[in-house]
Amino acid sequence: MNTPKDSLYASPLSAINRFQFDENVANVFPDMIQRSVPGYATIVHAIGLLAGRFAQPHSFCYDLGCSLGAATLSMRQHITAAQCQIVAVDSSAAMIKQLQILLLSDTNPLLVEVQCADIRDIEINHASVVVLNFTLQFIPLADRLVFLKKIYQGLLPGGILILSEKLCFDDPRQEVLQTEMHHAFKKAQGYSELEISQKRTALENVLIPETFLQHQQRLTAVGFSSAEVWFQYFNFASMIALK
Ligand code: GEK
Repeated sequence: MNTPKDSLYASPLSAINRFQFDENVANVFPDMIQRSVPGYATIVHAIGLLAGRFAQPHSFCYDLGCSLGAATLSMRQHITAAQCQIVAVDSSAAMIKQLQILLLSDTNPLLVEVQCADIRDIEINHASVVVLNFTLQFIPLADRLVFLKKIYQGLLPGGILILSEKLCFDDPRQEVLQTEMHHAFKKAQGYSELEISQKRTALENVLIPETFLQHQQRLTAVGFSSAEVWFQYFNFASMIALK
């Protein structure tokens, strides 16, 4: 994608503020996420394919924490079910503003409702597909169970949750290895040691990863009949949970 290059953490900062999804981040977001999340483009493409399979007629497909709507646009290309609508939600006004502009130039007729809201506060009803593409990791740990329960209850029978997350690992050697390989990925994408370390500091206590087992156990505890990883590239994974 031809968007401005992310250089937000390229120069030494005297104080590193908590990471926020503000206008500066929204402006460089496609470049930032593509160069920071291994497998991002593959996951976004597959979300479209999965939505094509699971979207039910007269239902809603939710993209929660949609940012600039990459998953929304991918779903929009593949959904063929009649009278289906996408609901794209993000709490960042800067992201939502730019998403609305992007949608103006996307001619696909499938309806997209855009909401600037906290995904913990919205209603989820009559959903056939729910996407949390690297969003749950920003929700406080204490709120995750209740939030996923709401998603489960809002899904129709046969519905799917696609959950992509940064993972951590119980085994310290795996944790070190996968973290180092993620940093090697970022270096290969052109980020410097300084950028990697300043961004890591900014994300501390903002992005809180969990292990696959923690995700799987919570997903089945809220009612999903199964939850499995369909894609993983180092410490970034995408899971499918089936109602
Ligand atoms: C993509 N899914 O490109 N309510 C609403 N939005 C939230 C909340 C919340 N409580 N917390 C965080 N967000 C996208 C990428 S980015 C992932 C998702 C990343 C939003 C936040 O504003 C941001 O836009 C998004 O979740 C996370 O497929 O940057 O690592």
